[in-house]
Amino acid sequence: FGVKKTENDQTVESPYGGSLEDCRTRPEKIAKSDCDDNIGYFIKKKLCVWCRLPSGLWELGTIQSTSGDAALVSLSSGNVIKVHRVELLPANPDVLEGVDDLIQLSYLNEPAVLYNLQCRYSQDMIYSKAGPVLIAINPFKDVQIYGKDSIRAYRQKLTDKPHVYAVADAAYDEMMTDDVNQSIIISGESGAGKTETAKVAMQYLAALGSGSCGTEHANAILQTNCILEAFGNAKTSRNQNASRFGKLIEFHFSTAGRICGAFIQTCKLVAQLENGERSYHVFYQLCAGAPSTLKERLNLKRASEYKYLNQSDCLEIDGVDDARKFHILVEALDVVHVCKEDQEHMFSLLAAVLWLGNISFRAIDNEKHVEVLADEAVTIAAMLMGCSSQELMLSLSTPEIHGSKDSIVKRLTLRQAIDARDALAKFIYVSLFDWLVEQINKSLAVGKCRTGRSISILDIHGFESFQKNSFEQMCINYANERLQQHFNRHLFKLEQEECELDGLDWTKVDFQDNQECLNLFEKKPFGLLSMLDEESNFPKANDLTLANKFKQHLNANSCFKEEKGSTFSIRHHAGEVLYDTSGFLKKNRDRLPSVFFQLLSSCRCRLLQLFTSKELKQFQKPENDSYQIDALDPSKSSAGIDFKGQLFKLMHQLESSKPHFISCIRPNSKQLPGMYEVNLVLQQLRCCGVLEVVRISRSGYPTRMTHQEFAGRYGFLLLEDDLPQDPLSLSIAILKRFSVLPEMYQIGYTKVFLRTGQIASLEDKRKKVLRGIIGVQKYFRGHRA
Ligand code: AD9
Ligand code: MG
Repeated sequence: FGVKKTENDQTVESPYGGSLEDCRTRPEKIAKSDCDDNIGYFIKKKLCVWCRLPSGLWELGTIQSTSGDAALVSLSSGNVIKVHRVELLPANPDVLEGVDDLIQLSYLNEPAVLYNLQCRYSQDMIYSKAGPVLIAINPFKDVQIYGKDSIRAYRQKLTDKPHVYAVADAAYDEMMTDDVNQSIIISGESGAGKTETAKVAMQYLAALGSGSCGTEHANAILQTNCILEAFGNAKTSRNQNASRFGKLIEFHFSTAGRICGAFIQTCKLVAQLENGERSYHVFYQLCAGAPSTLKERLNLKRASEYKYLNQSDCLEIDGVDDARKFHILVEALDVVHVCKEDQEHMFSLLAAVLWLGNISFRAIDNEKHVEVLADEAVTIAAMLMGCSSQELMLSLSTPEIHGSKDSIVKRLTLRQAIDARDALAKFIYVSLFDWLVEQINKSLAVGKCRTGRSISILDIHGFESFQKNSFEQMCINYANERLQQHFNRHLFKLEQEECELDGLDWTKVDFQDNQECLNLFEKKPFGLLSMLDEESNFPKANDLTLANKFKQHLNANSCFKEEKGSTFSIRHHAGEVLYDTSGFLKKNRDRLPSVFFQLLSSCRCRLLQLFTSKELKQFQKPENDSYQIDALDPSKSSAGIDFKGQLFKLMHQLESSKPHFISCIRPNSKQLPGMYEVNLVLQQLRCCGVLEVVRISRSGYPTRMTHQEFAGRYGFLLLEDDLPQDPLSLSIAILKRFSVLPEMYQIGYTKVFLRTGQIASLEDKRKKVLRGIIGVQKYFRGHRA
């Protein structure tokens, strides 16, 4: 088996097609170098082309004639239009229509990829592949591709269609055979289907890993979804069940491959409510579904009576029964062994949060300061927290600040009092969420049969770019830069491995690392996060001084772009995003005023005491992880540092495992089935790194066929008598017979590797010969008749 080596000249460009990357970043260049040379060929052969219409959309057509730079194109709709040649791109041969894997396409241009996905989506084939990445397009309807039978089919390898089950199955097999931990990384924008996809993957792993001892664990793990969703999800304008936190769930397996436990890590970001959105589901579920005795004990009213809930005009979700969801939640809490007493504490604290929101203030001292209105809100909130209402009122309006020697009483302004009240409510809620995750983890604790083998599933916010981007978007996009780096590095390793395994020369394909962008965030002392913290600790700082500080120190980084006033831009891997520093400092400070530590630790509620002592301990006890060091000093604690710490923990887990990537795509902004908005899909393909996969493949050998497949499809074109019998030699004979240039292919041990465009010209020859054969058959049939 000789390996044919060609010159590894990466500058060799196919005369056909352009990659998606080309279309994005250098449209003129692609037009000149790739299309122009090509158009003549397409006219001569009467091949299909993609034509960009004035609307920006693409339509299939054939070129009728050209004159100068203009071409007359007959479109598939029946219209004939005159366009500039640069608006044309080659289309793929019919044989490649709706292929499972995008990198099988001969022409990896923008319309080809979009059309291929659309073609599959219209037939409910919501999953496709882009090399090692699974693309999942949200169907917004029940597609009948899940359940026991389907799980069995993937487990028994009866089907190789792209599916989340196939990804989970591959991860499971690799874990069992290679003894390496695996991870399934799910990304995509809000509403793209990440959480549902994660549940599908969990369902598969639970089915595989259950068995006599694993069944109970598997069931408990699945039940965690409804608990975490109740506490961590909310209705937004983009998604009725939007996750407001990132989640990594680790499934642990025994030597026999049975589930023996699980562990959940979260990465939180509390976003502000917009109109038409709801707060966390659990508040509405509690108000709607609590039995009357519980309602009485908690002095609970309807959701519409609470200011934290009624500021938005949306209190219910179409088709969702909050009361029923509450019962399901309680059942799930039972399954993960949260005892009834703790459940009662949890519900009391949820009610306390709601009542805290109803506390109001009255201006005193000529409107300068405030005092708390002594109404039912403060009385009930104090009762639920287990403190006296007097103490609560004082902490919220005239807190006593303890210095090293003496203490002073501070009088709060209305703004300060409202901020303090909200910070207290937020602390209670966030601590409750963390405590709940801890309880779940205790209950799912890995048993004695632990082998160290695990599969983790990551469901985290995708890249975000709105007209106005704030601190939350900056954190989310920072997390996505980290994931992108993980993705790039893995992808290139994979590509290299496949080539080397098949005996091919591997010349490093140039790839864009995003380290520069990560430096922009992480460098000390002049990185975005460090400078944000420094400014947050500086009492006189404001959002404008922060923006100026960024501009002063970050200009040397090529990913930073100066903008007017309080804004600046970051050149992310997925595109440029404009950020406004308004609110950055307040969101980053995110500290519970120290006066509340005293109040909370004296509360009778067991959970509140626990939360407070934990918070204090966190600052006192040094952690081993270097990225936690920042959090040692309470004055340095910030939302940015917390987020970075949580992200590093997740990344640490991911980096020690073999990754599998799933990119979820939101096909339309209306959350409707059967609707495919081309531009929306395109923009997401760019953001989630699918373009990068395609670009890498384009720079190498995108078409890969086993010698059997290749010889089977084109062998009959060879007319010689003494044809070689083995598929590899046949493959070489075919390539020689059709004078495919040596730099256009490589022969591996098992596969033929072809550069872009080659398969299309072979298909063309195949078609012609087949047409000839059919013509001859017709001729003879006609004669016989
Ligand atoms: V967010 O970042 O948490 O706001 P996700 O998690 O990406 O978002 P989610 O999984 O919640 O989106 O999906 C949104 C909605 O799309 C779901 O509530 C379903 O109604 C719908 N969906 C998503 N995936 C599927 C699917 N495979 N089959 C059917 C689906 N419906
Ligand atoms: Mg989600």
